[in-house]
Amino acid sequence: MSDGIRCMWMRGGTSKGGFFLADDLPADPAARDALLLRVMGSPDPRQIDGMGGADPLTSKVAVVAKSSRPGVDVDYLFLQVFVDQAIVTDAQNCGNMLAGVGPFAIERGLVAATGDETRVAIFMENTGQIAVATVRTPGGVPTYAGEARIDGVLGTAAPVPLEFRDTAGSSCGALLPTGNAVDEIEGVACTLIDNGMPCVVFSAAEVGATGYEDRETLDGDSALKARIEAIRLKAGPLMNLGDVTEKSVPKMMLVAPPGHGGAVTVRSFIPHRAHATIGVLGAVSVATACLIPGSPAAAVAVVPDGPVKTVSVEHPTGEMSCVLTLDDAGQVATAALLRTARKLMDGEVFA
Ligand code: NQM
Repeated sequence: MSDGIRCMWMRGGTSKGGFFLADDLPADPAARDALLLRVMGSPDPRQIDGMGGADPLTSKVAVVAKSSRPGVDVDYLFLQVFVDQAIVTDAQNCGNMLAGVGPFAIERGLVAATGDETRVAIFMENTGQIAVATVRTPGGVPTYAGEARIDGVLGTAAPVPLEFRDTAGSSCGALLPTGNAVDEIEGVACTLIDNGMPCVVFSAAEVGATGYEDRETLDGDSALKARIEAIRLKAGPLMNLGDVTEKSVPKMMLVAPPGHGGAVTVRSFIPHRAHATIGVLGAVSVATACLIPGSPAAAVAVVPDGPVKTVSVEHPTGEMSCVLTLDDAGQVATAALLRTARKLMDGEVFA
């Protein structure tokens, strides 16, 4: 008899990880987390004894179950498995891995395809909101081949549009948890914001960066990283996140004027390594910060007019366009983004 655990390895957006049915994992969170550390090969900077790719962006897990909530197809729990620490955290969501949840749910028979396209309503357990993913399902099966291109991924794939609503205050209780557009922390003007992902947004120049560095340069700058971590540890409690020493939130967002015709340039720390691109809900949160008068992001951003705004967030390897729809009060009501996903492996993983 096999002691393997059924799982699918998928790329979701610019991240990659294991997709499991909740029923295939231990129900006890401590036993589940111990198993996932073994699966990924953590804690080890190389994750040599596991499936993880020695990068937080490839050490991710999606746990999916059929939902009993009205109007919802599946429940999705995201787990970040730390690479070099024995930590598995559900304290954040992940909009990139989310792109794989719809196809996975259809592949596993949790959702029936409805024609050439299937809309999958996904309850995001980490933060308690619903996202809708549209999956291409010609002949009733997900297809991964297509013409959509996202920066940070080679080639093209089938588009997986994602729609979010009511993400404000997802983890912090309010869009601006301190009630302020700007708080000064360690002498740096910061916007503490949560529109789906808790983020600290500040000018790259204020911490001695340009905002146009590549990932390797940022990751190699230990003085910069120490400065950013000092800000983060103070921001956490102010954002109702408590002690964030062992949490992967808030994300740290260094902003600068756009360099390639977009709305804003961002270099993000997630939180201890620089992101190769930018997180999905991280981008939504920064794009929202660009609309807040007096904020460091608004000071550098070039934002289009009108109630539906395509905010192009430039990152180290391209850009991510967030389509924000404003309500009558001028608040962001919905956000839509394009991602792609790919099935890489389906089988059993051994712990
Ligand atoms: O912000 C990385 C990613 C993410 C999260 C991170 C994400 C999001 O790119 O919604 O997608 O910020 O840890 O997968």
